[in-house]
Order: sequence, then C-alpha cells, then structure tokens
Amino acid sequence: MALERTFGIIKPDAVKNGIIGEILTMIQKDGFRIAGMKMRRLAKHEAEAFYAVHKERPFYAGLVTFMTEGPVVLLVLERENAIARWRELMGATNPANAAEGTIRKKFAENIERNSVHGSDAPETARQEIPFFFSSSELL
Ligand code: FUP
Repeated sequence: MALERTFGIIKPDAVKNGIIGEILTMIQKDGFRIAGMKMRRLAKHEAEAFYAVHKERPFYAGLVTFMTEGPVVLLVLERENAIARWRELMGATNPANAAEGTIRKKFAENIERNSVHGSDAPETARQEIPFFFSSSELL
C-alpha cells in the first residue's frame, strides 16, 4: 500500500499539560514518520478559517477561543493508511467514548478540550496540510 499523509494538531490543552513528548512517542511507536512539525499559537482568523465547516454549530465560538488560548503543535504524519490510522490512534471526539489505548482516552479533558486533531478524509488532508505547511517545510 502507498504511503499517505495526514494532518494533525496537538491542541492547547495537551501542550499546556506538558504531554507533547508522550503524544509524539505514541505517534512514532505506531509507525508514523513525522514529515512536518512546528509549534505556533494560532491567530483567531486562522482558527476561524480552519474550523469554518463548523461555523453554524453552537460550539464554534468556544472552539475558536480554545484553539487560540495557547500554542499548538502542527504535524504532518506519514505512513500507510495514515488518515484512518491517525483517527484510530486519536480515539473518538468525545473522550468519554474513546477506546482504551487512544490519545483522547488517555489525555483528553472533554469533547472540546480533546488534545488532538486529525484530518477525517483524503480531501480534508489535502486542504489541511497546505493550510499550515509550505512544500519546503515537508521533509
Ligand atoms: P474530530 O474530527 O474528531 O475532531 O471531530 P469534529 O470534526 O466533529 O469536531 C471538531 C472539533 O469541534 C472537536 F475536536 C471538538 C469540537 N467539538 C465540540 O467542542 N463540541 C461538539 O459537540 C463537537 C465538536
């Protein structure tokens, strides 16, 4: 099977809680290669644009506030079947429903402060990767 790339974020709750390293270890132990990585604090307009698909949802404003409250780690992850495998390693959106051994089960506080993001489909990964990374930043 061909290598695939997906986009991920270590969200402000996880950065604040000092678990960047533990999450990166889980990612690397699961067989992903880190093709791109940088730490940034998102501007409000970036978080709004990134989550524009949720604009009409009641949680949108809170989500934008949360995603801009502190630094995040932006990631491009590569392996076979990367999109599905990263979603699997993250666990369900609501940590209360996340399976044992997943990042959200282990670390997430609640459905909003849920530690990580991952592209949910190939079209999404194709939009999300260049939203944050230029081609020269992908190694
Ligand atoms: P996911 O792809 O698992 O991150 O989940 P969604 O795309 O459905 O939601 C994106 C983000 O919106 C979640 F990570 C957290 C936030 N969210 C809420 O805060 N409340 C909700 O009820 C649903 C999602």
